[in-house]
Amino acid sequence: MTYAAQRDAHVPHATIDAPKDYLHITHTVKSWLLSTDHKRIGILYLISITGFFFVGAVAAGLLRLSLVVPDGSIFTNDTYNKLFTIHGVVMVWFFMIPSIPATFGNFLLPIMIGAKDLAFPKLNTTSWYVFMTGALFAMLSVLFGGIDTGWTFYAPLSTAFSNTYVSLALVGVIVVGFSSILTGLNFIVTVHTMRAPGMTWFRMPIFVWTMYAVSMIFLLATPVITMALILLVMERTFKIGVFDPALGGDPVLFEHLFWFYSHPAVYIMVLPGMGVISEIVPAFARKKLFGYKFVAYASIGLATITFFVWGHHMFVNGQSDYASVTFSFLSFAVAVPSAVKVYNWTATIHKGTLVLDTPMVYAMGYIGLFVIGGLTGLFLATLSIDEHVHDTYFVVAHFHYIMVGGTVLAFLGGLHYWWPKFTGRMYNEAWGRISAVLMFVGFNVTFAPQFILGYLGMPRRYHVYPAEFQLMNIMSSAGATILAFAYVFPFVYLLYSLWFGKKAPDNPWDAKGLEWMTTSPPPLHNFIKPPVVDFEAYDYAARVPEA
Ligand code: HEM
Ligand SMILES: [Cu+2]
Repeated sequence: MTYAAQRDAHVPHATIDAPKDYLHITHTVKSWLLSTDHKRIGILYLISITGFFFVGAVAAGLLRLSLVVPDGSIFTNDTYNKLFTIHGVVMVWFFMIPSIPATFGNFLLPIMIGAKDLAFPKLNTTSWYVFMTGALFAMLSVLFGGIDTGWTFYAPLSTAFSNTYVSLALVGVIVVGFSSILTGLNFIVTVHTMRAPGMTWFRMPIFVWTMYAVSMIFLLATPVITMALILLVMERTFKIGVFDPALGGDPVLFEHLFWFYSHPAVYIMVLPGMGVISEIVPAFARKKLFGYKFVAYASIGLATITFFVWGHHMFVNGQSDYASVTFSFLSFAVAVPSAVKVYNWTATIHKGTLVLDTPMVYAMGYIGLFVIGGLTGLFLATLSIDEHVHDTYFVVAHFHYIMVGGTVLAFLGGLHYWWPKFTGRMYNEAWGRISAVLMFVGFNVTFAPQFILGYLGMPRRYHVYPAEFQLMNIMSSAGATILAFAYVFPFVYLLYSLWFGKKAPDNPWDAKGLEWMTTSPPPLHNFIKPPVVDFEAYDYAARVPEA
C-alpha cells in the first residue's frame, strides 16, 4: 500500500513523494519498543492503559455481582476487600491518571502546537518504561494474593494491621508517580520552547492549555504522594512511628499528605477530559469556542484552587472545625471555574449547527454526567450534609459521575474524534453512536440508584447490607451489565476498523487545529512542511461554507 493511495486526493499540501507515515516507517517490535516518536509512545500508552482498564473493569463486574445479594454470600469478606482495592488501585493509578495526558497528550500536544516532537523524546520513552515497571509491581501484588486497604492505603490499617502485599503495591504506585513527573516536565518544556512560529499562548487549543495545567499538578503534587507512600513503606518495614499512634505517630497526618496529592489528582483526571470536550464541542457545533480566554484561565484556576481543598476529605476525621469551615468554603470556590467551562460549552452549542457524530454524542453525555457529578460535589462540600453521607454510596455515586463521566466519556469521545488521525482508518459511525448512547444509559442505571442508597445509609466498601437495599443494588448491577457491553463494543469495532475500516481523509470532521492540517496518520516529524500559524484557535466562523 503506497502512502499516496492512503490519503485523500484533494488535500493540497501532501505530495506523492511524501515521507511514510509514523505507523509504516518501520514495522519491527523493536522499532516500537525503542521508539522516541511521541506518537508511537502515545500508542504504547493507549494499549497499556486499555489493558489495565479491563483488569479494573473485571473487578468492578465481580463487585457488582457480589452486591446482587444482601447477605454477602458470593465472596468472603477478604475477597471482597481485595476486589474493591484492586478495582480502585488499577482504575485510579494505572488507568485514569495517565489516561488522557499519556495517550492523547503525548500524541497530540506536539502536533497541536506545530512541533516535530516533545522537547525530550528519550525521556518520553523512559517514562513509558517507568510506568510499566510500576504497573508490574502492582500487578505482582495482585498475583501474590492481593491487598485489602482500599486504593487510599489509609493508616493505621495499611501500616499496622494489613498483612497483605501492601508494600509491593505501594512501590508500584510510587514508581508510577515518577512517570507522571517525567511526562509533566516534558510537556511544560515543550509548550514553552517548541511552539511553531505564530502559535502564541492565546492561539493554543484548550487541550494544550489543560495539558499544561495538568503538568503543573504532576510536578507540584506528585512528589508529596511519593514521600507519603515512601513513609508508609518505611513504617511497615521499620516501625518508625510516623503514622502509627502506638509508636507516637499520627494517622491523620497520612490523610493530609494523601489528599494533598489526591484531591489535585481529581483534576489530573478531569482537566484533560475538559480539554478533549473543548476540542470536540466547537468542531461539531461548527462554532468558535465561546469565551476562549475564560476557558483557558479557568484551566489554570482549577489547577490552582485544587491545591487548597484537600481537607474536605477529612470533615469527620478529627480535624479542627476552623479547618473544616475553611476547606468547605474553598471547595465551593472550585465550582466557579468548573461552571465557567460548562457555561462556555453550552454557549458554544447554543445556536450552533449541531452534527451529532459519535464524538459529539460522547461529549453531550459527558456534559450531563459532569454536571450531576459536580453538583453532588457541592452537597459533599457542605459540612452538615457530608456528616450524613460521608463514606456512603452517595460518595461512590458522586465520584463515578465525576471520574467515569468526566474522564472515561471524554477519553472515549476523544478516542473516536482522533482515531482517524491516529490510525488512518474510519470506524463504523452507527456502531459508534449506539455505543455512546448505550454507555450513557448504562452509566445512569448503574450509578443513579447509588445516590439514593447512600442517602438512605448504605455504607461504601460493605458487601453485607439490609434486605431493603437489594432492589436498588440489583438495578445498579443490571446497569453495570449494560455498561460492560458499552465498553466492550467500541473495543471490538475500533479494532475491526484497523483492518476493514475506510481509509481516513486528513480532516474527516472538517475541524480546525494543526492536527487536521497534516496527513492521517501523520508523517514521522508530524508535518511535511513546518507550519506557520496565522489563525486563531477554533476559527470556525471564518470558514467559507462549501458550495
Ligand atoms: C464499569 C463500571 C463500574 C462499576 C460497576 C464500578 C463499581 C464499583 C464498586 C461496586 C465499587 C465499590 C464501592 C465501595 O464499596 O466503596 C467501586 C469503587 C471504586 N471505583 Fe468503580 N466501578 C466502575 C467503573 C469505574 C471506573 C471506570 C473507575 C475509574 C476510572 C472507577 C473507580 C473506582 C474507585 C476509585 C473506587 C474506590 C475503590 C475503593 O473504595 O477502594 N470505577 N466501583
Ligand atoms: Cu477532594
